Amino acid sequence: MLKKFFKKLKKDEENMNEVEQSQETNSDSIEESSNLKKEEKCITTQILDSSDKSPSFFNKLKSGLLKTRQGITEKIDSLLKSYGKVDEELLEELEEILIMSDVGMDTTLKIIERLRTEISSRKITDTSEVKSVLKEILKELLQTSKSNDLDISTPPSIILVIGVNGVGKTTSIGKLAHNLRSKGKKVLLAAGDTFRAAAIDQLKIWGDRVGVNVIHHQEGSDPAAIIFDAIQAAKARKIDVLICDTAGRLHNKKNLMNELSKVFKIVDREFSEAKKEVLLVLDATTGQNAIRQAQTFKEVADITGIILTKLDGTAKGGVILGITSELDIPVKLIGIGEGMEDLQPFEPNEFVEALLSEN
Ligand SMILES: Nc1nc2c(ncn2[C@@H]2O[C@H](COP(=O)(O)OP(=O)(O)O)[C@@H](O)[C@H]2O)c(=O)[nH]1
Ligand SMILES: [Mg+2]
Repeated sequence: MLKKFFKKLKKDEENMNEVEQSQETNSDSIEESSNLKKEEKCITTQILDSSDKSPSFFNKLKSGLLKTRQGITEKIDSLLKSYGKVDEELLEELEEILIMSDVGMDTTLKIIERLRTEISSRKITDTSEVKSVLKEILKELLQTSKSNDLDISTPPSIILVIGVNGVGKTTSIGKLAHNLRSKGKKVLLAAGDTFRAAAIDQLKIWGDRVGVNVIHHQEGSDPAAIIFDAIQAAKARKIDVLICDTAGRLHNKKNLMNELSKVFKIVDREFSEAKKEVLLVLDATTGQNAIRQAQTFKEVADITGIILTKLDGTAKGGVILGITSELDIPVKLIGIGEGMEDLQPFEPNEFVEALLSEN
């Protein structure tokens, strides 16, 4: 079991190096300029009404989790079927399945320990009962001390979206803007990733697509100046939710720290009346590396929640358990596709039911 685990750890290291290499290596120059020409577009699209808790919502979640379900649930099901009794060997095999599904070593051991305790205190001997106990344990594990809901109940609110390049920040912002707008909220976006012109354009395209204005400056301009302008616009237009994109170049922690702390300072000074969410975006396909990214960002920001993206594209969805249990940061939203409807609020019980349900 350990041999497999270390082999996996090595593979994760290699993936991490690839992620780091794919990030820009140029150092960013932050210049003070809040007077650059602004170009905004206002396009009205039809307001869609999405009911969050419909059966189709649950089915969508289930199909979004297909690969992870194949990696965890199908293996657990066939394991339980193949064992006649509940014993230490069964627990060991279960442990291996969880580790291989990117749940993480510490979290897996925690789960197995709990399971062992419950099995003995409830005197469980039938393998068919193990799964429901496991569900209970996972549901509990996915609850942190904080709420999984976005705190945007009383306007105005500001949501700062942070995370390394490529994890899905801009896409998630587009989806979230669509979701909030369809619920009747007045939304404004700020193009705080000024590192490449393409990043600004990408947010503008999302803004057009979902019918939300985007405040932006030119490539290379100061992100804090854009956030400043966006806050003034949000106040003047009585916006409910301002969502800010940011750049994420983890390879240079000092720059990242400087850039983010400047943005946070502006927000605290200019928009102290707003409810503030700092959402870290993590890519589920990176498995355990996502946890390492979160640890780094935790040092530079007061993260209030996580958006876990690309759960549809991976069998590594088990990482959500490690994230919640090791970091004590609630997952608030999950990405299960590239479309504008493919962002869902995260609800632990529903998630576990979708993950562990049969077929
Ligand atoms: N399959 C899938 N792809 C996603 C999801 N979220 C983002 N992506 C894709 O990931 C890529 C990078 O996303 P982007 O928003 O540009 O990342 P950013 O650099 O953090 O802003 C894009 O091709 C997105 O379409 C998701 O939930 N599922
Ligand atoms: Mg982006």
